[in-house]
Amino acid sequence: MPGSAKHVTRSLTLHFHPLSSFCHKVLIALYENDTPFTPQIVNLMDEGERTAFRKLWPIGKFPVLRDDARGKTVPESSIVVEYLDRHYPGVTHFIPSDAEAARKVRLNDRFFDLYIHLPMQKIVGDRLRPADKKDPHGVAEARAQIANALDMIERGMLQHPWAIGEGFTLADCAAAPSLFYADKVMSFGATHPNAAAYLERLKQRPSYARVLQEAEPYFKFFPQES
Ligand SMILES: N[C@@H](CCC(=O)N[C@@H](CS)C(=O)NCC(=O)O)C(=O)O
Repeated sequence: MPGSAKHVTRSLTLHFHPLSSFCHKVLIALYENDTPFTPQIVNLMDEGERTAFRKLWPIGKFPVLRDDARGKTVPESSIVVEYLDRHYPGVTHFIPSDAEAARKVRLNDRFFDLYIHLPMQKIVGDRLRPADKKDPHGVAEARAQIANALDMIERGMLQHPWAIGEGFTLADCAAAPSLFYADKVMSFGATHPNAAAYLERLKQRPSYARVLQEAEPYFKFFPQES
């Protein structure tokens, strides 16, 4: 199970789903530092669970971290990783203390979330729409946006093993699920070898390998193109 502990207190609860790409981002951060937490899988298809979850965070999107020790409910994946970095630090630092390096990390986090992750969600979300409510124009725009972002990576955006250098950061937590699922909806191994090699490094990283292993039983529920 996720969240096996090495420390004593377990004040953190992660509300998430193993298939959810934005949840992967936070799970990577938790596993990087072996941070103890209680995993709370939320089934949004279940009305009772959905209602309870919306009491926690009315926007209704996971991941959401609850920290009972500090009396905080923390939504939004990037903010959760920043919160963990500040209050539950470990060997992997997700936001560098150097301001310029921190700016690069946050920029890359935005890059992967906004220009790969969200368009990927658009493509997957369209697969769930009723046949008469599809949005082919929006999907084409999303594909173009992902292709543009992959081109930027290919042109040398990634000069190092990890997003901004030798150290694994929040930017890599953001990159892993966005590239993993983007590759599922528009396979880019043949067209973008640098991006594909980076994705391979991310998949080999023990924290993300563990997230993917735990998601494996759920992949059959990933919507396929009809
Ligand atoms: N900006 C949010 C996005 C979270 C998000 O989109 N979560 C998706 C799962 S990957 C979700 O909860 N979808 C359920 C829904 O929209 O009903 C974050 O970074 O945490």
